[in-house]
Amino acid sequence: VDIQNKRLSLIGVPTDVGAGHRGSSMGPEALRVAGITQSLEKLGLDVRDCGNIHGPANPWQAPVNGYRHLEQVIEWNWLAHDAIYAQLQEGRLPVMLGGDHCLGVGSISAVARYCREQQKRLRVLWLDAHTDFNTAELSPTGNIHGMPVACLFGYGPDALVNMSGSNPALDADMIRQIGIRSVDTGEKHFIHEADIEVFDMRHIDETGMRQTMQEALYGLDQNTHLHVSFDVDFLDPDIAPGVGTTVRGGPNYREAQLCMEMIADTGMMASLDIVELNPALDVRNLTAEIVLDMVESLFGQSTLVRRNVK
Ligand code: EXY
Ligand code: MN
Ligand code: MN
Ligand code: MN
Repeated sequence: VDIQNKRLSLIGVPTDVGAGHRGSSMGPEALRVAGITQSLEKLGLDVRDCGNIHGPANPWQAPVNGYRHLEQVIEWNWLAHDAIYAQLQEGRLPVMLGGDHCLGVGSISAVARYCREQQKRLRVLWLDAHTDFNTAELSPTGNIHGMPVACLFGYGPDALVNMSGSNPALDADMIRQIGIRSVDTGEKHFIHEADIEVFDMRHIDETGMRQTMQEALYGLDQNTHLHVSFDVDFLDPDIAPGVGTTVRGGPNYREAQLCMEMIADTGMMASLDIVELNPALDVRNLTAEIVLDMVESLFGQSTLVRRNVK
């Protein structure tokens, strides 16, 4: 695995404007306190902590026309987009420390823009309890962290759907969703129409994480940019209580580790989001530490020397 020589850039995006709970704005600092820089350096990686982006405060208002805090969400996403795009252009691997998952629009728009320019194929792995495929009409809450995938597919406000410079930023063969177990009624039909490949918890129960990941990673080639969008609520709440939208019945510690290890084995991850960690709901920063275990595995930490791995 080509892990040595990898140059990482941590980008803190401390906001919760897209969420229905306050607190994910503290996510970047919780990951730093848990020791994310040191953990990654221990693996031999070159880590640059770019610090935090500064954006608008959370006005904590009710939704307007189906969107809560749309203006602030757009501003934060442009800031994230620009910061991530700059690190990609320097040949570095951006790790976005969120922040809520509305930031997936800015992050993945930057990656999609970069891939278009570099003529790379893009594959997004969306690790989440939720499909995040709501629109203003379909959403029961108006919280934009439930809408980023729809925006990336061209359904949403103009400023968000056009952020990558090409609308839509993604189509169905560029994304795989894993760990899904909570989808709203309208969203369920919409995601089916969009023909997105969803590896829900039933699929993982029936075939196991190994088979699931083999399917989700199928078809990568040397020209693929692999982006991982890791919503911490992907993990079972028994091991990761520090998120605003817990859903029972997620991957346990070992299943989640295997998922991360199999991604690392491809050697192809080129950008990463870590979102929805909410220290206000956590217990002694335990969830941040679990997330760090997962991130170490994503970057190739393994118990034994691994042979026959690309
Ligand atoms: N589907 C629900 C909504 O749209 O409000 C919950 C969305 C939670 C989104 C979290 C980040 O993945
Ligand atoms: Mn999400
Ligand atoms: Mn989620
Ligand atoms: Mn550890």
